[in-house]
Amino acid sequence: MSVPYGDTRPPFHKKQAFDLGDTGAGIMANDLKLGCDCLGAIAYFDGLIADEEGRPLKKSNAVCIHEQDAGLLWKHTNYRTQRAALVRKRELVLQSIITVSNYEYILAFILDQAGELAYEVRATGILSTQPIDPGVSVPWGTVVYDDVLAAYHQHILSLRIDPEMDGEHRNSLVCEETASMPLRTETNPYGNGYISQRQAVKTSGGYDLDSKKNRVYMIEISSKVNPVNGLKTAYKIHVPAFQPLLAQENSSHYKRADFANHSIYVTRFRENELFAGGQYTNQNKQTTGVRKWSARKDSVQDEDIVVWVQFGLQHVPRFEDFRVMPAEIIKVALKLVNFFTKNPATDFPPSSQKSNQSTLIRPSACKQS
Ligand SMILES: [Cu+2]
Repeated sequence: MSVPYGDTRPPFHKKQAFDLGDTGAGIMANDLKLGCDCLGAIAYFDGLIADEEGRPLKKSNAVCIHEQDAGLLWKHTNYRTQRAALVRKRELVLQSIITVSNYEYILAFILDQAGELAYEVRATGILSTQPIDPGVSVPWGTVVYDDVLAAYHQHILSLRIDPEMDGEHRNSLVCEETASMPLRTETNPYGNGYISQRQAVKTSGGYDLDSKKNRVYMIEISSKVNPVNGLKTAYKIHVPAFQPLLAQENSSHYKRADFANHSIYVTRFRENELFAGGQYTNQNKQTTGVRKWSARKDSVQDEDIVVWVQFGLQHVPRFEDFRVMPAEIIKVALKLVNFFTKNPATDFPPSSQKSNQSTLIRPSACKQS
């Protein structure tokens, strides 16, 4: 993760936190507390990291696992009989929280009954601020309290996916787009037709989304097809569009945040290529990370590939982000495409009052006496 700031005055022109690289997510992991950081039935796991002299250091309650209700997963009412069937969405959450100086990041893997795997980031904590004289304003920051300035900044994250799906290492990154069919008397006489097309990405590099083409990237298993429809088996990457790094190409921000200029990077697997921002981010002047690795122009079709998914926030601070910031939530999800011969979301008993035990509040009980 890189957090480049837009304050142009030295020394703030170098302000660019690598919250997971410089500071270390493990060493900053919170000791999670029962009944506070997650609710319900919870299991905790300790973490083991190396301290500054290489000795093992236990981080107690660094990870929690719990389930949470997330609204309805699906519902249908038979309009002939008025009988409804529905299943509530239960999420299995593996959560860790890190405190990075002023900010907190709540990081969670979330799995649901439909086979979706999501990675969710909640950015909260306290804005990094500077004093500012009364009545003064600047074009790259917001006055968030009397004499308090919060500079604009971006939070850009990179999620590394080294896929092994159904035991397969050979995969392809494919791009699916939806396009209008040409108006033709034989095939599209009324002009309403449209099709979706998949195309494999052939060489390593950085790639972007395109909402006008509904461009979606998928990781496709080279050797597997769905036995019913004959289509290739894949995981679709749901990633929200983000604004790439705004710093100029000759700036230190741009040189250091190797990954922050494209939504998707794909590389051919190589040992020790683990961190999109390079091996060492602390005080470096130029990283060797995914931008350089992808420039090898390796063939990536039906190969052992690594997919790097970039996502993030453009943070123009609001008055309401101070003093403590209500969490901004960003999420990347991997969704199954043509994987199964039966929908996994239907393999659950319907939700009912008998099992959920909700409490009815009668309107009369809400009236003031
Ligand atoms: Cu922020």
